[in-house]
Amino acid sequence: MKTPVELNQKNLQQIGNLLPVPDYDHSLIRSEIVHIGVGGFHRAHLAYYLHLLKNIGGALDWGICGIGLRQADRKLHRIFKAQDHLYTLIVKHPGGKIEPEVIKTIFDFKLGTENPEQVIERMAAADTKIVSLTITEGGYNFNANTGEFNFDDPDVQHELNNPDDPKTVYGFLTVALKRRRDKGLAAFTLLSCDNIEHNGHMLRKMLLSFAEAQDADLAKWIAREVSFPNSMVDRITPMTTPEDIEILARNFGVQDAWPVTCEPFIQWVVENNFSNGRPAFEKVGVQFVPDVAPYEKMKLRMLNAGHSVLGLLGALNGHLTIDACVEDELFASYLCEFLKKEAIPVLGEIEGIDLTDYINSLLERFSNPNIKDSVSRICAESSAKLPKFLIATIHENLAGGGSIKFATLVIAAWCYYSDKQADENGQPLEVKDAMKEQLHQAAKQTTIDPLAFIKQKSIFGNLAENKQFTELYSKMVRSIYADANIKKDMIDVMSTK
Ligand code: CS2
Repeated sequence: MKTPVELNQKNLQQIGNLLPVPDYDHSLIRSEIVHIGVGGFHRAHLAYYLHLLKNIGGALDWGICGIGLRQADRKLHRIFKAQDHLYTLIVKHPGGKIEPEVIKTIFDFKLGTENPEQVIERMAAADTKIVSLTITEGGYNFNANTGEFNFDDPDVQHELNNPDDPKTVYGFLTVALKRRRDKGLAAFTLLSCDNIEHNGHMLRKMLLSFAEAQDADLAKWIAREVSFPNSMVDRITPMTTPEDIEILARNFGVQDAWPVTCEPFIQWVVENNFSNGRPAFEKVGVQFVPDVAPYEKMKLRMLNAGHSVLGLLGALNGHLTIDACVEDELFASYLCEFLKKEAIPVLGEIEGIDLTDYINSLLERFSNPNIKDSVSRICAESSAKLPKFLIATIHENLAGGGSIKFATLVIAAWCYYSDKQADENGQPLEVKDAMKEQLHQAAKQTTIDPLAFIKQKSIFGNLAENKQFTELYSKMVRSIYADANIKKDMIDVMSTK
């Protein structure tokens, strides 16, 4: 194998003989999107949409400055530094074709952990028009049961008393907004790109709760001046594997220390509520709508919930990837039944969308064998995901007299998964969850108290007090613990009325 060419600005022209490379010029940037949480998803989604727009000659004056607020962001910081913030996006088609392309829309990346002042100044700069976020469901710091801001977090407590020493996203946003107000600058738009229903409203509510506790006048200014468009974001972006890096080097001759892989599908539906300007994303397929709520709900309760249904049941059964799950006929039919009988009935009207087509498209996307989206990625942080993706559907079906059995088995499977941290054959599973220990302790009590797991109120609300739910759940959890045979339980669910 010839030595691959290292990805950086100096080599970009040479790389142009190997892959599509961009030729837009960072010196034209006058308007910034400051993005907090530069994970694979951001690089496959917002940063890619900006790339598409620049490729047709639009938004040449816009660029993205990434921000990392976690220790784990140091790795990307180091890699971006060496690669001049360039990275390869590798689109993987179901037929096996892979299409890598170099993206150049991120022009800088700063670490809040190392240099908070630089991050604050960047957010407070006149050129910053939008601050966007992908900080994951857990990053919003709300109690899933009460929906209120969680003031118990020690970093939040620190920030309330030391506004100039921010640690969390809320600390950074308030100090930066305060500087903008004091300098007489317009506020930036705050754009949430996370999988949370009403993500803009949620961000607004959390930020205002925090700001009120810190500086009530500032909170009033934020409430008046900052816009928080809701948005529905969608593109399946698996974790990058060492093989992805190797294939890029071997088959395409490019050495990128952290490329991003994704499916061909991409969607972004956003409310057109940007108080300080925005790129003309509509030119590259972004849908601007007056109310994003129905789209968000559909995506979260079908795609994301569907992922969790396959992921948790699949993990127990020993499946490693989402495509392996849907290839298994029982899993594919279980998913379809869950979507038709439990998810769709509580969605309400979604204008212009045929939900049967949507189910078919989900099955097609999930079955992409080239993506190899790991079940472990899907199961990670279930404590932050499930209240929004799945438990909300159970609550709504209980209230409306609808079916709950498909989703309830997933909760019972999650209990077993959290307790044993192994699949039904005893193979260890690595649980990644901010609440891992608490979940484990609660689940461990199941044999003594079958409802122990669902008594965790911050996740399940008052489900443990609902007789209809507890009867079904206890039966299911007992059955899983009795013979660890999830397929048998799935067949039971499918065959009972
Ligand atoms: C997944 C999402 O995190 C999850 O459990 O369902 O990351 C999903 O792949 C994306 O939201 C797709 O847009």
